[in-house]
Amino acid sequence: MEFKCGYVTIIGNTNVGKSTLLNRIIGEKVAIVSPKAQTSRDNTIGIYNDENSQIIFIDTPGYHKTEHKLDEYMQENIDTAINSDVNVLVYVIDGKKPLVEQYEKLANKGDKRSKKILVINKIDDTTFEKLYPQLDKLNQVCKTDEILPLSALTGKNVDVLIDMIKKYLPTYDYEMRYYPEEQFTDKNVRYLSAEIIREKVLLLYNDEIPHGVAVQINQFDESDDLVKISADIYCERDAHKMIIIGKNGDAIKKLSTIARIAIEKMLDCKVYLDLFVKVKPNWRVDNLLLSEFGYKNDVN
Ligand SMILES: Nc1nc2c(ncn2[C@@H]2O[C@H](COP(=O)(O)OP(=O)(O)OP(=O)(O)O)[C@@H](O)[C@H]2O)c(=O)[nH]1
Ligand SMILES: [Mg+2]
Repeated sequence: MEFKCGYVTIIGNTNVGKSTLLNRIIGEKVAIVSPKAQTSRDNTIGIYNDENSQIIFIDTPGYHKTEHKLDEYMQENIDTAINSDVNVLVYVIDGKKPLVEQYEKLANKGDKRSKKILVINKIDDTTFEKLYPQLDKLNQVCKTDEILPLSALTGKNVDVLIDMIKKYLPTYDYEMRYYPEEQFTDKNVRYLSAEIIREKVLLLYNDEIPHGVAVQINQFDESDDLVKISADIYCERDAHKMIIIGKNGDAIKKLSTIARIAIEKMLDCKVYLDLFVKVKPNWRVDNLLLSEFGYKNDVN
C-alpha cells in the first residue's frame, strides 16, 4: 500500500482557530486554546497517523502586532515554520470575518514550493447567506491550490482536509516515517502542564494579565501515584499579582482547581498542584528572563 509522509504548517491571524484545528486533527489536546488573542507562543508539533500516512503538523503563534521581545520570539517561530521545508501550508482564516481581507494578508507567506490550502474556519458559527457573497470574490483573487470551509470545533470537513493534504505529500516507505506511531507531539508533560496553567489564566483573568503571564514548573515529581507539581506564575506588576491571588486567595484557588483537573485528565492520574505568584517587571522585554522562561530560539 502507498504510504504518504510529510510536513504541514498551519498559519493565520491570532484567534482564528489554528490550535483548535490541530487538536481536532490529532484527537488529543496538544495545544492550548482560548477565546483571547495571542494564546499560542511556541510552535507545537502534532503527529497524525493513519494506516496510509504520517503527517507532521506544526501549529504556530498567530500573526499580531509586535510590541515586545516576546512578540518577536513568536514571529520568529512563524517564520521558521513557514520557511523550513514544508510540503503544505494551511492558511486559516475566520469565517465570521471578511474573507478576502484576511486571505490577502496571508497570500504571500511561505515558500513558493509549498502547496497551499486556504481553510475558512468556524463555519458552524456563520450562515451560508453570509459566506456566499464573499466566495465569488475570494475565488477570483485566491491563488492557493485549494479552498476549504470547515469547522475545527465540530470537526466538519476536517477529514476532507486530511485527504486534500495527502494528495500533496510524497510517497514514503512506512519504515522511513519520521516518528514512532505512538508519539503524537514533540512536547513533554512538564511543558504541557505549564501550558494548561497558562490556558486557565487566559480563561479566568482579563485585560493585560494573561498576556503578561509566564508559567514555570519547579517540581514535577512522578515517583508516586500522586504526581506532585509545583509551578511559579510570573506576572509583571504587584497589582496583577493581587488580582491573580484574589480576595482571601479565592481566585488562585479557583485557578489551581481547574488547572489541576485538566492536568489530571491529561496524565490520567491524581495530581497535587502548588501555585506561587511572583512579579518580574517587564519580563517580556528582557532577553535573559525570556530565555529563562523558555522563550528563546537557537538562532539568538
Ligand atoms: N465557533 C467556532 N469557534 C472556534 C472554531 N475553532 C476555534 N474556535 C474558537 O476560537 C477561539 C480561538 O481558538 P484558538 O484555537 O486558540 O485560536 P488560534 O488561532 O490558535 O489563536 P492563537 O494561538 O492566539 O494564534 C477559541 O475560543 C476557540 O474555541 C470553530 O470551528 N468554530
Ligand atoms: Mg493557537
